[in-house]
Amino acid sequence: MEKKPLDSLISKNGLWVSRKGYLHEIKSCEASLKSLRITMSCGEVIMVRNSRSSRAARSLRNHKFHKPCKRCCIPEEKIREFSAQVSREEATVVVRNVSSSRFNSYTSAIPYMEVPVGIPARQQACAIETPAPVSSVITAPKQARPSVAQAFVPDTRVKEQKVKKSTDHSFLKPAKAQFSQSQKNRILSLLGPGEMISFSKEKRSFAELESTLVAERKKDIREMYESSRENLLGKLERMITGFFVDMGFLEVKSPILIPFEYMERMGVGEDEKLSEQIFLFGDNMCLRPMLAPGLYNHLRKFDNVLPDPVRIFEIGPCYRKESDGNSHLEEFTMLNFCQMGSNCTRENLEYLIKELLQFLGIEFQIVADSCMVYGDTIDVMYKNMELSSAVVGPVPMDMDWGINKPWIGAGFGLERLLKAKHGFKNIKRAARSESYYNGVSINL
Ligand code: ATP
Ligand code: 9VF
Ligand code: MG
Repeated sequence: MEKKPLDSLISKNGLWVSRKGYLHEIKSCEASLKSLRITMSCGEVIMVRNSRSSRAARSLRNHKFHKPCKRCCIPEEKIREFSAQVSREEATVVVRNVSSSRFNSYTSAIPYMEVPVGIPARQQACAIETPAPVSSVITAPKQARPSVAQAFVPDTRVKEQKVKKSTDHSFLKPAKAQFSQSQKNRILSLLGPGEMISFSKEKRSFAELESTLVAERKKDIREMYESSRENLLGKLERMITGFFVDMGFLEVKSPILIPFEYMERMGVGEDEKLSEQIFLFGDNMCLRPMLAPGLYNHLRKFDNVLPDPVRIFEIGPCYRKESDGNSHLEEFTMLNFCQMGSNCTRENLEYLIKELLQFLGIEFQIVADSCMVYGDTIDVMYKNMELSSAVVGPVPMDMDWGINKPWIGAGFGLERLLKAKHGFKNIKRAARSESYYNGVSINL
């Protein structure tokens, strides 16, 4: 069944479920080509894409929310009606728990991922690697056509069988290969980046298919060894570094192992769920889940050293406990650039984001969002995936870091940039990994 887009879900209920799970009443909604500008009864205004499969669309379709927004003053009756509606999607089974919250979004206020009951095993495999834009599709090899002479030879075998068992027509269908779930997973991992396969149409046996794909992947890796020999993640870091150095930003490398107190000062310590995502180390240290604390310290120290505006950036590993599929890693690489002092406008921030993504050849959309650390954010999206959260400061927290000037900044995940650029179905292909090299399986 085709899913309804956000605008029709909204006009049905007149309600909105925020990232944090608050149920809002919609006062007005303006639609442009692809996006919606929604004003809530409480005064909050948001811009969203008119998507069918976004988090918001899912929440509205499933009638799931955490609690009603008090300031919206939604009539009890309306809330009861919304809660009582049961959608088709509600007839689902929970297959996986997703971590409860994220640093910079409220997405996980709806902490589950669902697969409809009775979903065919073939589609369930997509939960491991969901289909991405298809750059090439593997299809079953074409059957050799019968010669003219063969075509006119009566097929007595078929007739005989028909007489014997008139109700069983299965022999008329072409032979299909059957794959177990682990075989499917193995085949999916061996596909080239961006390739897809239809298991239901596949006629080759597992062994045949596996050995074909293994040979192709060995060829891919050998070609990389012959040609560029550069690691995609390393190369992207070098490209982005060159870009920001040329734009007048100073390259910074701050510690990865940081005091947990920094996280408390970033406001994360107070939020139990967010602090659960942090890898603690010893009594009072942790692996950094974001670059901001180090950058705050550098901004403060450079403020009376460098000319106005101060422009710095860092690219490096970050760590978060995650359990959420195709776009989350526990070990990932963040770029955070920021400027402090003059010209810290939203226009300038969007200009820098646009220049960077044009330089990298990645299309994007900008949407409004909010997060618990910074409040309002400007999120940069590639389809349904967040590439970056960006902020126009100042924010109240600046005082705790000794900062008292306007700033702008944005944090990008490098593996997400690679996933978007190369059409990887799973971010694991772009990660620091012992299973993939440049998106190609190395379990050969
Ligand atoms: P999401 O809501 O998608 O989990 P987030 O809003 O929590 O992301 P931010 O704190 O805004 O993430 O971090 C800045 C950027 O870092 C994100 O836009 C994303 O590109 C990247 N990022 C964050 N968490 C992860 C992760 N677990 N794996 C890979 N990249 C990540
Ligand atoms: C926006 C990304 C507070 C002046 C040192 C820089 C930003 C991007 C946030 C991610 C993170 N913030 N959640 O701040 O650029 O790393 O905090 Si600063
Ligand atoms: Mg974010």
